[in-house]
Amino acid sequence: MSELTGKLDELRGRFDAALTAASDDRALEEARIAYLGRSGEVTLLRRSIGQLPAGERPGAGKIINDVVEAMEAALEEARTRLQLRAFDEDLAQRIDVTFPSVAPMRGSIHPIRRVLEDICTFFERHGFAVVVGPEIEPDYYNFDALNIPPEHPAREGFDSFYITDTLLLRPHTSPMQVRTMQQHRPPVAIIAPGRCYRRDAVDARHSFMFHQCEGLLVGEQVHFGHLKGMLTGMCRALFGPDQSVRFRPSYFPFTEPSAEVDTTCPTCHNIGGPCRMCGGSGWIELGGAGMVHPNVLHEMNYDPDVYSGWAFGFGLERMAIVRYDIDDIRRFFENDPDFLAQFA
Ligand code: 2NM
Repeated sequence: MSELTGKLDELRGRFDAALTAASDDRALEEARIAYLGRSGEVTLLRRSIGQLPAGERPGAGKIINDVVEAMEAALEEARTRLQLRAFDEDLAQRIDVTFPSVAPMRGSIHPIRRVLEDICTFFERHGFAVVVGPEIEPDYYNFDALNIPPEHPAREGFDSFYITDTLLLRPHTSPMQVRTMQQHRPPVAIIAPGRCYRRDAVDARHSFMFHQCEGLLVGEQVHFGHLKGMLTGMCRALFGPDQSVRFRPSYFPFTEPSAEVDTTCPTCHNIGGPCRMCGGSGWIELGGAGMVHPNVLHEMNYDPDVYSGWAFGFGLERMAIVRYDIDDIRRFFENDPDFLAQFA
C-alpha cells in the first residue's frame, strides 16, 4: 500500500495546514472543496485507484474512506475552534475586562458571638476553661444527673425535642457541666456556652433555639460571695464599670439556694422612670444562679461535705438585646445583612 498511503499522508499534511491557517468559515469551506469536494483532491485520488499496482487496488477504497472520515472530523474541530475564537473576540469588545469589579460583601462578627467572646475573655482571665459539646444529649445528662428525676415537674417545658426515647435536643448546656464534673476532680472552673432548644412559641422575646452560657465553680470553701463577685465583674466587663448585680430568691432543682440574677439597666442606669428596656424597674434580668445542690455533687462522686460550688445560666440573646438595644430576638436569626453590618 505504500504508494497510496504515501500520497494520502502528504495530502493530509497539506489539508491540516490549510485548516490551521484558515481564519474564517470561508477559508475552511475553500479547503473542504479543494480536498473533499466533488472534484477535490481526494475524489481525484479515488478515481485513480485503477492505475494503482494490482496488489494495492482491493483495499484502497477503505483506506481512502478512513482518511476522509478523519479529515471531516478535523474540519469540524476547526469550525468549533473558529466559533469559540469569534465568541471570545465579540465578548472582549462588549465587556471592558479592566472595569473595577463590585466589591464582595464583607462579613462581620455576629452580636451573639461578640457577647460570648467577651464573656469567655472575662472568665478565661480568671482561670476558667470554656467547654463545648453536643446539642443532642441523653436525658440523664439533661435531667437525672441534675436532680431532676423522671416525674419531676421541672421536666415540663424542658423535655420537648426528643430524637429517640432517651436522646433530646438540650434545653440548657448543663450536660457539658455534668460531663466535665464526671471527668475531673475539683477544683472545676468552667463555662459552657452553646445553642439550646426549648418548646417556646416564637415572639419578640422568645425563640425555640437560643444561646446560653452556663458557668460552674466547684472547690473547697466555694461560697455565694464568689458567685456575686464573678457575676458583678462579668457585668462590668460587658456593660460598663458602674454595673451592680441583684439576686432574687428563686427555685431550680439543681441549685440550693437559687436566685434570679438582675443587673443594672444599661439603658437607664437604674434611674428608672419610663425606660423602655427595663420597664422602669432599673434592673434587667439576665438568668438564674445558685449553689450547686448536694444531690448533684453526690451524683458526680464529689463529697458534698468537702466540696461546694456555684453555677449560673444566662441567655446570650438577652444580654445582646440589652447591650445593643435590639428590639426583637428574631433579628439575630434572620441574617439580614443590613442588621448584621451594624456590628462590623
Ligand atoms: C441555671 C441556673 C442555676 C446550672 C447548674 C449546673 C450544674 F451542672 F452544675 F448543676 N449547671 N448549670 C444552673 C444553675 C443553671 O440556668 C438558669
